[in-house]
Amino acid sequence: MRNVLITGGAGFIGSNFVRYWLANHPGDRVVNLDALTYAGNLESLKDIESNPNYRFIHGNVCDVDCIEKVFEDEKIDTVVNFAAESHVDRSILGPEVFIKTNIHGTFTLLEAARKFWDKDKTGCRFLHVSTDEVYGSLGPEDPAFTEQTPFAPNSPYSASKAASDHLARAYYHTYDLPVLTTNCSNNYGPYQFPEKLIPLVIINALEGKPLPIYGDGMNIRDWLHVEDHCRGIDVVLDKGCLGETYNIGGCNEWANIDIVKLVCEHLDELRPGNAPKSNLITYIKDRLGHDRRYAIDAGKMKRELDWEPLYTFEKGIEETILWYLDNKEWWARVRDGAYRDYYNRQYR
Ligand code: NAD
Ligand code: TDX
Repeated sequence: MRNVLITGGAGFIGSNFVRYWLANHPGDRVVNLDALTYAGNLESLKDIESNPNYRFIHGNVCDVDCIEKVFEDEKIDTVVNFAAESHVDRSILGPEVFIKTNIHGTFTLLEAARKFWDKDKTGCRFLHVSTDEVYGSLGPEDPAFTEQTPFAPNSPYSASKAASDHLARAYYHTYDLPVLTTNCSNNYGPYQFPEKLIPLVIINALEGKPLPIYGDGMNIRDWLHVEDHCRGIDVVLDKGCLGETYNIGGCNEWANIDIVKLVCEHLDELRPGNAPKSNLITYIKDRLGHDRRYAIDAGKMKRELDWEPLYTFEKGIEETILWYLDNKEWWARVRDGAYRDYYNRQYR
């Protein structure tokens, strides 16, 4: 039985991971520590809040006293660190909180693990969740990012994630802390905050609002279903080599404009209207420093850990669109701040 600390477990990937972990490791205890920023939402975990193996703690990864208390009281032996500011556009508008949470927060967690884990650290694991964006931008003919690709982050977000990856690596080399790092491509699936491309486009299309395309729409991302990411993290925790990094990706590159058109086609079928949804596509000013292309070579995950995505993109995107159609209450509350008002009343 493990005592697993999942930070950022009320966010998009974190909430999917909490659910995944409780279903697949029913003997473990899960502690979800989340600061409940605009991106954190306990509604995403409503179905598991009464699970006796689950506990939520409202806390900040930068708060040393809080983190040390959690390590001590909960006898944490496994950390999966999702907590982060995650949106590139927000990092361009206001980088400071990205530096605090992504760098200082990771540092605080690593320090707590160093302090509380026994010298031999038997059975302990610290898995740091990161992104392909640390590797920078690819040209159209460049090979996909491997674990050997040098870091070249271009946004305040990716720079802060790269810094946290370096800290995780350093704690393995310097202190022998049992650290593993994963660098994953763009995730999609249920419970993603509607500031990110796919949910934003689904919801705007349903509401007849413009579908904003940055620049020429030809920037490329590699998309992976969130459940495949969760499974990837699980196998890295289980079988990964300490101190190493693992690239997790879908081998599924799409230009943004093509994703948006695909979503429009699905919605035209599911919710037919007077005009095709693609009429709402609106080209707008490009994102500053917009990375042109990301692509992940997940060969190491396949060769060494026998992991590969199970979702086809066709199935994953259709299920995701249906999920947003069926869960309007979730996204309406997340968007208009009603959830946070409720939370403040309920838990103040
Ligand atoms: P998200 O923004 O949906 O969720 C982040 C969660 O962290 C939220 O619940 C938020 O409340 C919490 N949080 C923020 N600051 C905190 C703090 N100081 N203390 C405690 N909790 C805090 O993000 P996501 O998309 O789920 O991403 C999760 C992790 O995965 C991040 O580390 C991100 O860099 C990484 N990642 C994301 C993607 C992607 O496509 N979304 C891809 C690769 C890697
Ligand atoms: O309105 C939009 N219009 C648009 O053209 C938005 C929100 C995005 N885009 C473009 C920018 C990107 O090229 O779509 C692409 C995807 O954008 P995001 O959903 O913001 O994701 P991205 O910037 O690629 O970063 C995501 O994947 C890697 C996550 O937000 C990160 O947390 C993760 O590390």
